[in-house]
Amino acid sequence: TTMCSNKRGALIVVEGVDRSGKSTQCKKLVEALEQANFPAKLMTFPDRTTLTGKLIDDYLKNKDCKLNDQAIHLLFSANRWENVEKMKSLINCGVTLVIDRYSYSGIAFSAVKKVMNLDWCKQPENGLPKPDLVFLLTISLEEMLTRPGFGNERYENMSFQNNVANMYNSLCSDKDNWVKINAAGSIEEVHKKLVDISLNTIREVESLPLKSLYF
Ligand code: ADP
Ligand code: FDM
Ligand code: MG
Repeated sequence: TTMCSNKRGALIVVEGVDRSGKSTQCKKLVEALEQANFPAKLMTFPDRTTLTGKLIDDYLKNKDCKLNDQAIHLLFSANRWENVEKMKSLINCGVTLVIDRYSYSGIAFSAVKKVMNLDWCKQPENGLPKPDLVFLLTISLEEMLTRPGFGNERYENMSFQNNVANMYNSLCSDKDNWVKINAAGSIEEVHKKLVDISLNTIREVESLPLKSLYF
């Protein structure tokens, strides 16, 4: 058996539109937590390394793969489900997971297509580990345009991102574990806020059980 800490780690998610700074902040947050002697690990969804991840990667790169909106939605969800055991064992061993996108991306990006309704989009996420803290990095579309531009992946266009931003806002309303952060500040300003709030949450949840997500 592996030696485990008696305190669990926290599940911290970072969400936000393209170029809001999620990947930059997740990396810096993990480094800062480690420096403060709190074991931490970065995870990213989609996890493009697994079998489902390879299909998702092809889909996002617009390669010839004929997945309809329902099928890709369920693959994104399966891509989280196949990581559940790994996530739980790390958290229960005292490691804080900092996750670049999670179920809320899954719901928001699919629901804005208006093909499946919001409730349908939420269902496959039910039962996944529930984040203790969700940061929503908010940025105006004008500010976002000042940062290095869209790539060639699916969903990387203005009108889609605008709809996603609105969907994030409605998912965020009256949820006590969500914190909106103005992501237009400098990288260091945003980082300091994320570190302070994360350290509080890590201490708050260390002896509480990890919950499951239910919509
Ligand atoms: P995301 O993962 O949300 O798409 P990234 O972290 O990849 O965003 O950042 C997108 C681009 O914006 C990168 O070039 C990054 O260096 C830059 N960037 C990130 N945060 C800031 C910030 N607070 N101010 C200015 N530029 C930023
Ligand atoms: N995305 C991401 C989804 O559509 N559903 C999901 O469940 C997740 C996790 O994939 F356009 C979309 C969001 C984004 C793309 O891009 C992943 P990044 O730049 O690797 O985060
Ligand atoms: Mg990113």
